[in-house]
Amino acid sequence: MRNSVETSLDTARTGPEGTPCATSGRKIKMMSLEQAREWLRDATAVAVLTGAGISAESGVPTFRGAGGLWKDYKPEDLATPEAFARDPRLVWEWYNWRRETIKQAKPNAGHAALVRLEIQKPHFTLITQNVDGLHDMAGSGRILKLHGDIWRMRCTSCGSNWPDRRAPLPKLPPHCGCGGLARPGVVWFGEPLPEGMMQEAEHATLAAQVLLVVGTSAQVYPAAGLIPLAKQAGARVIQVNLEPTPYSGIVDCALEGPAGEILPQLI
Ligand code: BJW
Ligand code: ZN
Repeated sequence: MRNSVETSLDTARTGPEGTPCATSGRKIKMMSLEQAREWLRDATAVAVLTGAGISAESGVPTFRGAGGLWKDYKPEDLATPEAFARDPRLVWEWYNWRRETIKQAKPNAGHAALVRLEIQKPHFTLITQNVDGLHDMAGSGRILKLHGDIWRMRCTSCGSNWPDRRAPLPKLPPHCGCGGLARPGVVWFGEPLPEGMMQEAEHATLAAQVLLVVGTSAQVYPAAGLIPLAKQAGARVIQVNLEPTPYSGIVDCALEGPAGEILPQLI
């Protein structure tokens, strides 16, 4: 006896009505795009999960994959509370460099397409793992920033947090008015996500008819867990990525290509 998840995953590979949703071959690609466009057009409740790939065409390096940030640095050297405790200046040098890079970046056609989608849908939630602020700059309304915001700082002594868009920073490491050491307002490995935010993201995912997953390697949790959650709740999942991810086999449609080109065609 096959369980319901197995059945739904089989359905996912072929599309709910047995529609092929493979991405190899130009003709099938067009069919997949057409099918995905239909699902999105008919949905009244949509959730979107974005990752670093959506900002790649704006010139912001991704973390993993070709040209990814982790290639020259180990994450445990830079993106953990332990690394910061060990060498705050080194960690700040990395963030200072990233802030300078991101400061030059402008939202691209992918970010803009998501703003249009938000306007079209009565129920819409944008969930992002990105800290770069490009969704805000594009004009997206409410954004669930699961991993925080690189343009905010937090005091490790008094806990206050504040916006700071200076890049480069005049002095490293920066300090709070109270004299305490400041840290980037982001979520590192081993740290909890901002209070209540994952619950909101799960709620929106469970209510969505379509989950659109854009430019994430789907390797970091709990964010990646939204993909199987949506499948189990019966939503159609559409993935847009340059390459396959660990969830390519279970999504309803895996569209391979740059988000800045695919999203405007999809929306
Ligand atoms: C394109 C493209 C184009 C390129 N178009 N596509 C369950 C199982 C296993 C482990 C865990 C688990 N639950 C928790 C964990 C541990 C850990 C974790 O997930 N580890 C894994 C690595 C195994 N998770 C955590 O620690 C999280 N915290 C937590 O769970 O807390 C629990 C807790 C509770 C109570 C008390 C204490 C703790 C926190 C995770 C924080 C992640 N932080 C970072 C850094 C943020 C700050 C910063 O920016 O510096 O977030 S890591 C980094 O990865 C960053 C990203 O948001 C995140 C995800 O990366 P993303 O967005 O997917 O980017 P890439 O680079 O990986 O992929 C880009 C993709 O785009 C690729 O696929 C390309 O192909 C594609 N692409 N160009 C379309 N043009
Ligand atoms: Zn302080």
